[in-house]
Amino acid sequence: MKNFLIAKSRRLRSTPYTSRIEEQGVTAYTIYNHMLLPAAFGSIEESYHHLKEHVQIWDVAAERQVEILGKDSAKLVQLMTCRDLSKSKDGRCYYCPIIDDNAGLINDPVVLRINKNKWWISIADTDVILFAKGLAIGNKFDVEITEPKVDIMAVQGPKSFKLMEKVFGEQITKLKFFGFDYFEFGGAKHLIAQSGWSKQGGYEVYVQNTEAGLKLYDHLFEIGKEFNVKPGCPNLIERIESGLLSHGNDMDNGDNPYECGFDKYINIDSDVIFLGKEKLKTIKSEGINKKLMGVKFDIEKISLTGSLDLTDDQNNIVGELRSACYSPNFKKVIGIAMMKKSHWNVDQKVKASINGDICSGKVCDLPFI
Ligand code: THG
Repeated sequence: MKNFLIAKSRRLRSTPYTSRIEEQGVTAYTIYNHMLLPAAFGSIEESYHHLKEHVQIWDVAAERQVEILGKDSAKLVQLMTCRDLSKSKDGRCYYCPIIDDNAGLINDPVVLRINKNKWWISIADTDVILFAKGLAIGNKFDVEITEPKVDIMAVQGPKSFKLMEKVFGEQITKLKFFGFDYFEFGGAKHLIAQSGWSKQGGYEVYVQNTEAGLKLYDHLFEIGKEFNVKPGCPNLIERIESGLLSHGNDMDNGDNPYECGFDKYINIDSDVIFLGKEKLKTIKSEGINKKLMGVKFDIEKISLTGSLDLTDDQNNIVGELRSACYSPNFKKVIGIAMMKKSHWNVDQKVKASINGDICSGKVCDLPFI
């Protein structure tokens, strides 16, 4: 794939932060939920080091919400995920695989229980709203399903706690991981969770009042100078090292949650009703034949567009490399691969054609760190 421009149109949505990040030097976008998602501000490796040491503000408005409202909302949300939400609590987030009747992954969102009749499904890049509406119509559920105007701003990095304390006071540092509450700024209350798509710690501000949200955005940069605050975005290197999976890249509808290592989010033994439960029971008893694993190569450069076959010495395909980057931590290329059972063991050797050379790699556990 060559570098190219993407034509603008109404289908390709910008975010309330777009004009700001363009002034701040965004250099690449990806498209996610039909919306711009920044992918780079200059060097990804420099951003990676900065994210691990300081604090960044991210425009992750493309992580859209599917709001499920009404009497049957809990039933519908449960029907969509293999994770048992019967003991879920208001003010908590839950990482939930969404699967279809064949146990194929549809999405891997964060589900927010606002109250028992109001849920937000904070989605990865597939049209979950259509799936939810189809299920609600077919089951005659009493629910309202919408995409509300919510534009997440993430504050990520080790200094995010000090920065947010400076704005919201000590109270915000008491939020537990994956807990959320409401905090005032700029004349509006914002739902803020301790979460985010990095393992460096931080918060996600679910901005509903755009004007107040933009004031907060600007304020964070003004008062964040002492913490070396910079604009940023989900970082390819950091997320691979941390083993944060990307739906559409590392896994898709052809994979089931066991194959993705989601065992702890699968509750087939509880009595809740969800789609694909029988299929998951069959898969569990028969066992899986492929699994997501880490792979390391003793090389220093890779640029993946699409997936890359991993082979054995006889050139049989034994796996598929789905994401990869150069890791400054390991000083080699690391990646996430769907490995066939015969070759998924740790330390298994595999081969791949990278940058025109046949390279030798080794399978390892996820996460890398
Ligand atoms: N935040 C919000 N919405 C999102 C994402 C996000 N939607 C899209 C995408 N990211 C969904 N995917 C993930 C993947 C991993 C995590 C969150 C969203 C994550 N995982 C933790 C981990 O793996 O350690 C914790 C999971 C757990 O509860 O055990 O945070 O980032 N709003």
